[in-house]
Amino acid sequence: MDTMNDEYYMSLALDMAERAQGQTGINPVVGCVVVKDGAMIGLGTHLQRGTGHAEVHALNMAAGKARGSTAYVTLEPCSHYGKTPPCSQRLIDEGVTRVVVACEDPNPQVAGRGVQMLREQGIEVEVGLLRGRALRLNEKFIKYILTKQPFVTLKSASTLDGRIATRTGDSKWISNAEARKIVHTLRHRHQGIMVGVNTIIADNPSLTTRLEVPGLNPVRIVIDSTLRIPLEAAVVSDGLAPTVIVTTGAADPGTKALLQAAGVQVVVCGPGPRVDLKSAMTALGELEIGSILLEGGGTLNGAMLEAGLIDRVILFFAPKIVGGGAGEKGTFAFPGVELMRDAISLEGVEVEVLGDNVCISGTPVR
Ligand code: AOF
Ligand code: ZN
Repeated sequence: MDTMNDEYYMSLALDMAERAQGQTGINPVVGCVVVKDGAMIGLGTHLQRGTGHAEVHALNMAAGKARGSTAYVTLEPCSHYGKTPPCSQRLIDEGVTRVVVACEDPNPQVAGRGVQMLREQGIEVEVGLLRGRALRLNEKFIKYILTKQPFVTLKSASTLDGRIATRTGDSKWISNAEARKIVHTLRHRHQGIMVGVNTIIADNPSLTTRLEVPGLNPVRIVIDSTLRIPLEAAVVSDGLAPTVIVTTGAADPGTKALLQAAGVQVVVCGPGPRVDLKSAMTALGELEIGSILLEGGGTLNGAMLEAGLIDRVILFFAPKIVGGGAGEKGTFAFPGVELMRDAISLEGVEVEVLGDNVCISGTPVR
């Protein structure tokens, strides 16, 4: 049994925030627990952008009885008027006397001011309890609020010889059911899902989220330098989620107009011949897409990795070997490094065994 202490309540607040991943858009996920005289009197989670913050929900539940209480919050309470008024002021007004915070809010509009406001009113504030877990939980929010660029997670399922299809292009299925379920949870937890046009032409995927319970569909993003995408492609015609096609000035204006008439948003990034991926990330950030799940294929994966645009790599490996030409159908197609010391390596590696599949994830560094 857990021992009751500060960590006991903070981990509950983090658990609640964790369950809201994927539904707050560019906002963070935040949990709050209010404790008084040995009992919890309020629980709150920020559920959707534009609606109440975690502290507000928890204090509303406490219904005016929070005087003298301790509030556990997974992110520094805000100090600014955004879509909602400042939480720090609300904590002060309610007479909370101690606030335990897991991590600072890097939002330049907050960045320490929330904690400062509380301390100026004589409230005891402690920052840093379970900080590592809290930072990891909001890694997408943190990147986007500081850079206005989306956080990109690359997901790939490959054979043991690193291939994402056989030499004929067959790819159903490589990974096991357990791994494929995780992928759909990952889709729910990202605002966008990105593929290259070759993947659309080869597989005609719908790129939607399919779980045992309904999930959210990410915006479908297709990188297509010359607008080769067929108008009949599922992502153009099925209406299941918005679709953005990123192309170049080299694309045919007539095709662009047809795609726009079909309801697709077309964004031009660079003169061609290839999409300028760095400016694509900026353009997608401007559309308030704060997180992207990159599902390849190999050419786009390789180009994104080489350009340093990937924040997390999640690779599923299945115990299969399919062979093929050297480097053909590989997870990452790019010219490659000369020396092993120049390899792109992963930091903070985590390994998870899923039946007979293995998941290896980490942060790529050069
Ligand atoms: C908190 N508690 O539950 C959340 C916070 O547009 P708004 O009003 O929703 O403000 C969004 C910003 O507020 C967001 O960028 C982040 O800095 C903070 N989010 N703060 O005290 C919460 N969701
Ligand atoms: Zn707030």
